Parts: sequence; structure tokens; C-alpha cells
Amino acid sequence: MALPGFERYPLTFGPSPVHPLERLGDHLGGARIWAKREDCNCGLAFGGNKIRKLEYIVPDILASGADTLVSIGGYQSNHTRQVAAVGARLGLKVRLVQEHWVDYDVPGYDQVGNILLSRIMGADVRLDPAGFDIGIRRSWQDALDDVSASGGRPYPIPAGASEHTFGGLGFANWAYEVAEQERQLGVFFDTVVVCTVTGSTHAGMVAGFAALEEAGGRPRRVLGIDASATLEQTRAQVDRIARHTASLIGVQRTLRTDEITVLEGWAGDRYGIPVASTIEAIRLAGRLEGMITDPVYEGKSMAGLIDLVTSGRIDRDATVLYAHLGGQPALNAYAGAFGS
Ligand code: 5PA
Repeated sequence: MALPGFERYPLTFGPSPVHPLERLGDHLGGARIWAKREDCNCGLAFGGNKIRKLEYIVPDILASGADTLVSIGGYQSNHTRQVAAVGARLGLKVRLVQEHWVDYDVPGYDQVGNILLSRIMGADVRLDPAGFDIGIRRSWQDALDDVSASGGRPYPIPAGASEHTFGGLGFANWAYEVAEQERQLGVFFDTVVVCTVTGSTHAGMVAGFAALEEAGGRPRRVLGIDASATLEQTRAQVDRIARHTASLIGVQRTLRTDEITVLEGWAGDRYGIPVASTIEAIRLAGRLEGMITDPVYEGKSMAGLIDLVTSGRIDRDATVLYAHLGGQPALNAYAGAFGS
């Protein structure tokens, strides 16, 4: 069963794979841990969570008659790389503002990994010196004006595709997909762990699971792990998008505050900079499962998962779904964090 009532332009291969992480669970001494893999959800430039959000935005892009997608992120943004891929697939031009979100000035940071892929796919990549902020940026508005001024028809896609009316729908649909996979597998995930920064991945899940609960489904916990290091802004954005998306998809009740949980403790002090727990988590998931996570996002949510299980904040008899949202292309830019 898919999220009813919204047009979706298929970009994924189908439902993303779900599989157990038995060796990780055994190593941590409990909790049955599974992963749902957005890092291998499609054939577009290594995929990731933005592809699923864009499935619900593309119908509006096509209806608008736009010829240029305009979006924004850091130099190593996964989001802008996925916008570049979707633009290529649709035959649209792509203009990307890549801001200096991360003080990680190693050689190649603005050349390898995600930004390289965006350039290969033909996006017009422009670097901008502005620092990290998940909000609406002047540089992005300027890029939209610039495209219009040169006769183009821009379509605005904000950071992470989050502050878009339909930004939460992709992961509301993800919740429906999980419910279907649970039926097939005979399992129930009582806890979902998800990395959160611009918010619509986490928010969409909260809205989708609330709709399923209203239709008679069992309640569950969705634990957001902050990787922004600007906690209050991310928390407020998740809250706003979750409520907006819930009403968009017809959830009748008001979401409870305890349904919107963004946990801190694994982001470090600054967005985009891995800390010791990030590197340890990346190594552990790699060593035990052959599953690769990245230093900006999934390594931080993996560190959160590890701590929550080992400290008992997630019960030993819980069945946990770790949302793997992609992000591995950035690893190349962080080679130095893993020694030589
Ligand atoms: C990103 C985001 P949200 O922004 O929807 O909260 O998702 C967080 C997230 N994991 C989690 C990966 C691999 C991500 O790429 N990335 C952004 C980017 O510019 O790439 C939007 C910040």
C-alpha cells in the first residue's frame, strides 16, 4: 500500500531493501537491528533520501513548465547531487549553489565526491562562501533571480527539499512502504532511528506513521538523531514540517510533542565535522556488516543507534529499523579522517 492521494513520479527501483544487521545487534548485546537502504534505492548517481522526496515534487516541476532546477547545499551536499541526477533524468538544466557549510579545508573538498558527480552530470555548480544554515538563503534567491534574468524558467528546490509544500510526502510514503514490508517479513519495527538535519525525512516519517496509526496500526517510536549541531533550528523545522505534512495527508488529530523527538549527542559541535564516535561507528558498521556510512550524516546516526542500544535507552528486546539515507560519496573528501 502506498501513500494514497498524491501524484508520484517513480525514480526509485521500487521499495528500498530491508535486511537484518545481525552481527551488529549481537555485538551490541541486544536489540534486533535492521536497516532500510536508501543508499541503494535507485540507479541515479548512488541514490539517497532526496530521490524519494523528489518523486513527489517532480509532478509539480513538470506542471510548472520550468526548464532549470535551482537548489542549494554545502560543497559536499548529497542533496544537490541528487537534484543534478534528477535534472539529468528529466532533461532539465540544473543550477546549484554550493555554500561553504563546513570548515574542512582539505585539498579536494570542493572537487571530489558529491560535487564531482554533480559536475559530471552537467549541473552548473557555483561555489559560495556563506556558512552553514538550513534556512532559506539569499544566495539561493539570487540564483533563482539570475536564471530568470537570463531568460530561464527556474524551479526552486530548497535545502534538502525540506521547506517545500510536498517535501515531507516522500517519507510519509516510506512509512507506508515499511508497513507493507513488515507484513511480508512478519516483523514489527517498534523503533525507527533516522538522521535529521533539514528535517523533512524525519518529519515525513512521523506524519506517515501517524496516519497509519490512525488507520489502526500499532504505535511506534521514531528517534531523530541530530547531525546539524544547530539543534533548536532543526527541531523547530522537523516539528513544523511534520505538522504540515500530517495535515496534508489527512491526519485528523494534532501530533503530540513526544512524537517529534530529535536527540542530541552525536553531532559534535559543528555540522559536517566527524567526531570520535562518528569514526568509530563508521568503522564498526563497516567491519561487522560491510555497510558503509558517511562522516556527515549516517555515521552520526549510527553512533546514536550504538549508544542508545548499549545504554539501554533502546530496549534489548526492541526491533529497530535504522534508516540508511545514503551519503557515501562524501567519504572521499574525508579520507584523512581514517588515517593513512
Ligand atoms: C541528509 C541531508 P534531512 O535533511 O531530510 O533531515 O536529511 C538528513 C540527511 N542523511 C541524512 C544523508 C545522507 C543526507 O544527505 N543532506 C542535506 C544535503 O545537502 O545533502 C540536506 C542537508
